[in-house]
Amino acid sequence: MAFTEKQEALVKDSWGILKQNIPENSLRFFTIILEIAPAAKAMFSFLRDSDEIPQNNAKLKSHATKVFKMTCESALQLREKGEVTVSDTTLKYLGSVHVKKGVIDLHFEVAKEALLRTIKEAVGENWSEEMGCAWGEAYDQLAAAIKAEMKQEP
Ligand code: HEM
Ligand code: ISQ
Repeated sequence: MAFTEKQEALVKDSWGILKQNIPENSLRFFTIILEIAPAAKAMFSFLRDSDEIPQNNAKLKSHATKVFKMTCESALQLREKGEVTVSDTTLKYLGSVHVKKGVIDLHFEVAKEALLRTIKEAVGENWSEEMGCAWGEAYDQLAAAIKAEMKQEP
């Protein structure tokens, strides 16, 4: 099904709310990933030197923000041209980072669930099923591009 202007607006508007509190929302996103998949902890360098999730870690914030932003960008592309394209260099880089860290397909489901829950909590009463579906679709297409690249890795 085509991605509509309405869906794009739902993603954009909720990102507008989400980005007003990057520290809290990125931490929440990461925390939910680890709640669902505690074993994923070992993959992240920010946790290397601590037992607890660092409350104010620049790398955690910037990486989480990139995931949000790239998903928004995907929504825009889906509406504009019906598909998600990521620049070759970015895709190659992200493919290799995730392969190296040991990320598998199942983890992408975990991150999706965490992303959707983070948005749901952040937007509160503005949440709708439709909003969740729009984010979910944009995320799925982005994840598919990264997963495909990961399978190309030698
Ligand atoms: C690193 C994006 C899915 C685990 C990163 C980075 C970005 C990113 C931008 C930072 C790369 C850098 O600058 O060094 C994404 C996007 C995803 C995705 C857009 C899905 C659409 C996942 C999943 C997992 C995961 C599903 C596993 C649960 C990691 C790990 C790192 C990383 C372990 C390295 C962090 C570190 O220690 O520096 N990801 N990611 N990612 N990602 Fe993802
Ligand atoms: C990297 N990749 C996917 C999700 C993330 C969430 C928080 C911090 C880093 C991440």
